[in-house]
Amino acid sequence: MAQVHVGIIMGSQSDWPTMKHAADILDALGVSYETRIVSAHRTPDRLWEYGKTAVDRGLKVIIAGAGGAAHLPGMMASKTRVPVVGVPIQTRALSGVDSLYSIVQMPRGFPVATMAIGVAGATNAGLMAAGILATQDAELAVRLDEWRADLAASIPEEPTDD
Ligand code: RP5
Repeated sequence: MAQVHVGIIMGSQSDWPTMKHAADILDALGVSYETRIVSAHRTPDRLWEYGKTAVDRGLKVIIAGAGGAAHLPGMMASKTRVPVVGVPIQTRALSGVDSLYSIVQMPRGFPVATMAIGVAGATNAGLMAAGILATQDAELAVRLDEWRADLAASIPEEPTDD
């Protein structure tokens, strides 16, 4: 089995419909990944263990999605030097602005590459992870370039009424 370089983690099962979009883009690009529910508040020991072992397990990027008091991406970044890409989950109460603010404003020294709120952010997190891996993987780089070219080609030059 291929070495897994990307970890997709999320604070709750309820985050999966959003985080699945990160997984979908990695599937499309032929990048293997693992998925885990890791909550900063409900399963802090699981968070610690995941972060402590991430480097030794060969992870190159961690995509972390959380909503509300979204401490998972930042806490993971504090525990491992593996780059963390944060996805703010869109929440019902505050539309995900709460998640965004909880993730984006990290203190100096512990960065989280914070994406947009919701599905666009999850998709872009997958693309960001692929882009990072593509710096060391020429075949993936070709697939990513093709994916980008296909997207560009799918955009019509003129708008239509329907
Ligand atoms: C966060 O609380 C999770 O990331 C999720 O977005 C939010 C709500 O979780 P549930 O109550 O739906 O499990 O930790």
